Amino acid sequence: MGQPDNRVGEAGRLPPGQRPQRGWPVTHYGPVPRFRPERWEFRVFGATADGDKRCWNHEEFSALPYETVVADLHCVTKFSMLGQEWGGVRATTLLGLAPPAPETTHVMVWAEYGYSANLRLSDFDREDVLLATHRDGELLTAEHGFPLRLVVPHLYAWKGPKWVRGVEYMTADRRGFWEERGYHNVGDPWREQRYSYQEEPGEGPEL
Ligand SMILES: Nc1nc2c(c(=O)[nH]1)N[C@H]1C(S)=C(S)[C@@H](COP(=O)(O)O)O[C@H]1N2
Ligand SMILES: [Mo]
Repeated sequence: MGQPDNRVGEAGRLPPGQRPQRGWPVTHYGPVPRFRPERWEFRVFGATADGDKRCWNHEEFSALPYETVVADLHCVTKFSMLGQEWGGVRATTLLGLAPPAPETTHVMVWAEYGYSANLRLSDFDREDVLLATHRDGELLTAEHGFPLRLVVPHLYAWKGPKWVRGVEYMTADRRGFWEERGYHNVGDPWREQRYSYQEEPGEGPEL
């Protein structure tokens, strides 16, 4: 038996216009932030059910229930990485620990240096959405988002910030970093929702 092949069946697994990528490139805007454990905290704020913010320091966050998800990563620049195993805390776990108010429709996921990505609550509140600390059983490396990144397997990868620091519950939609800069507000790779000019009425706030 040779190496297990994560790319088995890749034809049917690749969204339109994507090609498979070997290895794991690093793709992001700006510098890699330095991790300062004593200053790091993860915050949930905005429209929480009780109006209070929630905050975890690194030790507390590391003690949350750990789960794994196998997922494909689709970069809008047209490469896809198939079959990565991520480990971390499910978004559904977080939503249980810090419930949103019933009016919450969207979330903004915030990362270091003000990077952000907006998601419909229904795109965040899924079993396969993970606040990942690990890949293939090992801690993430700095350039891949250590200590925490979001993985949203069913959307383009810009919707998954690296170096995540918090989640804001929102009662109306607002565009994140790339969504303000010409990328699609929803970002479904299976529908090739790459650019904001493709948005149908109702798919995003006015530009
Ligand atoms: N904070 C931050 N997260 C980010 C980005 C970024 O520019 N800043 N780029 C996104 C994009 S476009 C992609 S394709 C993935 C790439 O993840 P990787 O570098 O681990 O492959 O990170 C996403 N997360
Ligand atoms: Mo990307």
